[in-house]
Order: sequence, then structure tokens, then C-alpha cells
Amino acid sequence: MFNTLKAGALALALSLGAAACVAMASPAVSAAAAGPTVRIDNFVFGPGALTVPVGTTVTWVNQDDIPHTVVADDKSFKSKVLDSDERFSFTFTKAGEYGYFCSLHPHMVGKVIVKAG
Ligand SMILES: [Cu+2]
Repeated sequence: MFNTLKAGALALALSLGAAACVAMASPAVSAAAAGPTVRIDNFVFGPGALTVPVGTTVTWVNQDDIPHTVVADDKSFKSKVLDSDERFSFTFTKAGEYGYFCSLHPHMVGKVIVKAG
């Protein structure tokens, strides 16, 4: 009786461990393929300033409970309204400083600094 319970608990622990490994592995792989990520949470872009080389694709992910947008000061990029967990990507092909803001909450600002090759 005791041994049966112990074996069952061990099998359960092993299967939970395997599931946790799979769950942790997949987001890490897709994040690496997609380039740097700016998280939107609690009305803040993080990091607020991001420096990348020309040709980088930056992805913004809305991790907040409410919708936000990502709009360049010079309108060179503009997302749709991003609901929770939605993302927006833009590839920077020219060096420069790109300030951006959330059109729904204009006090939310950030910038991407793009360095030549
Ligand atoms: Cu917003």
C-alpha cells in the first residue's frame, strides 16, 4: 500500500516536471527568433529606451490588463490597438532615434535608438 502510493507520487512529480520544462522552453525560443521585446505593463514601456543595430525587429507585447498602442512620434510606425497579450513588431532599417508613445495614454512614452551597422 505504502509503496504503491509512493510510486504514484513519484510518477506524478516526474510528469509535472516534464510539463514545466516544455512550457518554459517554447517562449524562450520564439523570443530569441523575434528579436528584442518591449513589454507594456502598468502604463509603462519597458525598457523605456532600447538601443539596437540597424535591421533589428523590435516586438512590443501588451502585458497590461487594458489596451495600448505603439505610435512613432514621426508616424514611421503605428500599431493597431493592442489588447492584452497582443503584440506589434517593426523592423528598423535606418539609424536614428525613434520616440514613440501610446495614442490612448499620451503620457506613456519610450524610444528606440537605432545604431548604424
Ligand atoms: Cu496606453
